[in-house]
This record gives sequence, structure tokens and C-alpha cells, in this order.
Amino acid sequence: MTLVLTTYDWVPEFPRGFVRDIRVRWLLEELGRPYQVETVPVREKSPDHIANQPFAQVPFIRDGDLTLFESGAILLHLAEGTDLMPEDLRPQVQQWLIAALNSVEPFIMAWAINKFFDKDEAGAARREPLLHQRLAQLQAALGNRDWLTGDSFTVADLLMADILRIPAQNGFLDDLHGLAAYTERATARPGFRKALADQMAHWRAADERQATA
Ligand SMILES: N[C@@H](CCC(=O)N[C@@H](CS)C(=O)NCC(=O)O)C(=O)O
Repeated sequence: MTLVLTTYDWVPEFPRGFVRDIRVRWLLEELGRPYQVETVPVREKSPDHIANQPFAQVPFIRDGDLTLFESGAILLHLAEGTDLMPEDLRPQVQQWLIAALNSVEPFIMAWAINKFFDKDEAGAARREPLLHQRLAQLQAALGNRDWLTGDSFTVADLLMADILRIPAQNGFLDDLHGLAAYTERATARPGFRKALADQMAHWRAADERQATA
């Protein structure tokens, strides 16, 4: 049965390319797993949406009989038993994936909410030193390795690199060359390029649907 990935039916310009279904698309591309996309309305949160994602967010998936929300849980589920979660590195991959979600992304989101949602420049500026410190700590932990757990790209790198795209695009990695190179290395992968192109095509199709409605 084809896996179904659910995202929004439309979003405004600024989050395009960053809506978290991109992580799932990227992993599915890496794995060569076909999938189809379904949508939920971004404006009206239906009981059916909330039954699948209790916080009325996206993404969520249906994989056979299993419905899953939380991008991290989805990635862990899909990567299980694949080269992106090598058996001998499983604990370390899980550790770094959770670190991405729990120790890195919150600092980025706190800054991004101030900056882009609240348009609170002073609030965003107050968050910058802590965010920068967290990113510098991450770079130090990465050291000279290509990937977080060693020589091979794993699902933890996929998620970490996706999360690092916001700081990369906003100048936070300009003096963190190792982390910048890491993010570029990951996002140069064909799987990410395809996932990004597909997400952007999804929003363009949504615009066209709205224009003809
Ligand atoms: N922890 C959740 C966060 C999901 C999330 O924040 N989704 C965003 C889109 S990227 C969303 O649906 N935002 C709308 C909202 O929170 O109402 C995950 O990783 O899946």
C-alpha cells in the first residue's frame, strides 16, 4: 500500500520550502519509497485533522494501518531497518535525531517566532547569542567528521541539516564554516533537491487551484 503523506492545502509564501513535510519527503526520496500526498486545510482545522494530529499541525503519515504524527517519530519509523539507521549506530542516530529536535530546533524556532511571526526585532536580537552559542557547540561536537555519527549519512543528519537551513539562510553559519559545509553537504544530496522541488511544486499547484476557483 502506498504511503500517504499529509501536508497543508496551501501556505503563504514565507514558509514555503520549510513546511516540515519536507523532512519526510526527503527521507522517502533517500529510501526510494513512493508516496502520495494528501492535504488538510490550513485555515480550518477539522476534527478529522485533529484525530490524526492532535495539535492540528502537519505533517502526518499513513503507512498501511499505521497513522503517525511528529516529524521525528515519522523519520524514526521510516528509517528503521534501512541504511539511514545502521543497526550498530542505532542509539547514536537516535541520540542525534532527538538532539536536533530538542536541543537545537527550539533555539532556532524561538528566534524565528520573534523574527518572522511576531516581527519583534528586539526579541529576536535577544535570542541571537544563545542560538549562536548552541550552533557553535554543535559545530564543536561535529568536529572534523562528515556526519554526526561518523562516515555515513544517517536520518539524524537529514533532520539536523533540515533544521539548520533556517540559521544557514539567516547568516548564523557565516562564521561557523564547519557547520555551514555540513548543511551544504547534506542539502546538496539529490534526495533533498527533489523533495524541495516537489514541495515547491505542491504550493504552486495550490496557487493555481485558488486562482481558478
Ligand atoms: N513537532 C511537530 C511540529 C509540527 C509543526 O510545527 N508543523 C507546522 C508546519 S511546519 C504547522 O503545522 N504549523 C501550524 C500550526 O502550528 O498551527 C513536528 O515536528 O511534526
